[in-house]
Amino acid sequence: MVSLIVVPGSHFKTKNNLASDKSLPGRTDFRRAGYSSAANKGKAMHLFDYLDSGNGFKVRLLLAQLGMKYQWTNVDIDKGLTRTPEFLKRNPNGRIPTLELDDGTNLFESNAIMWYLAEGSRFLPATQLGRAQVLQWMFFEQYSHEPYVATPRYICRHFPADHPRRAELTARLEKGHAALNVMEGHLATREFFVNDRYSIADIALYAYTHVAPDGGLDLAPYPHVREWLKRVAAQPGYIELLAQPVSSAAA
Ligand SMILES: N[C@@H](CCC(=O)N[C@@H](CS)C(=O)NCC(=O)O)C(=O)O
Repeated sequence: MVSLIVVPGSHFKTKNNLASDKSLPGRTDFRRAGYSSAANKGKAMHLFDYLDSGNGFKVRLLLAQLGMKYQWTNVDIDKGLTRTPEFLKRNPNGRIPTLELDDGTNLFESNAIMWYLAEGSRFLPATQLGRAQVLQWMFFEQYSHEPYVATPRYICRHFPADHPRRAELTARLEKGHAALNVMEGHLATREFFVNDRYSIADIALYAYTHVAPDGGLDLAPYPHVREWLKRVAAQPGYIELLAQPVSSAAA
């Protein structure tokens, strides 16, 4: 494991630095909304993650765009380090990302973590319907997209060509194309998934879609998806999936 302290504004090489954009509401709104703040005061939050994980990237990207301070630990999933008795106390499901909040609570499931962090910020709509539609796309991502877009990528990157898990690829990729078709249809008339504004629904779906070719999913038939990917990557504070957090201290 590698532990790092991640400091906003200096922790990633970003195309645009949100921390310097004073016009964007972020944590200020969070505090004004009266939620117990997990950010930037007292003990820093601690993200247990794996650098190549799209699920972890969702949280890293949102934290960067919120300009929030956190500690970061890389947990080697290939060595089974999310399944140790110690880690299972954090997340009984044995997976990253898991975020330890400043009061010691451990929160797992990438989309639940994003929902928590985005509360009261510009990354979540204020209306009842808008919030439900964000959830709609995040549930779609977990049930109809992630197993068929993310898992093929994992199989291709982590298992040798003769590994039995390669046999799953054909069926998974077929469903991956079905998910991309749904996204293509929705994005044909929209800039972003909900209310034409960038939100955590876009982050949830972007995380594995932008690296879908790594798992054998060709994005050429999906021009609207490809244009949307460019719009997401142009958002202030954007970071790359494999951008290694730069430490101010290493444990
Ligand atoms: N639904 C979960 C999925 C988390 C997940 O599958 N994490 C993988 C890495 S992307 C993991 O920790 N795998 C290690 C293991 O299963 O032992 C989420 O969205 O956070």
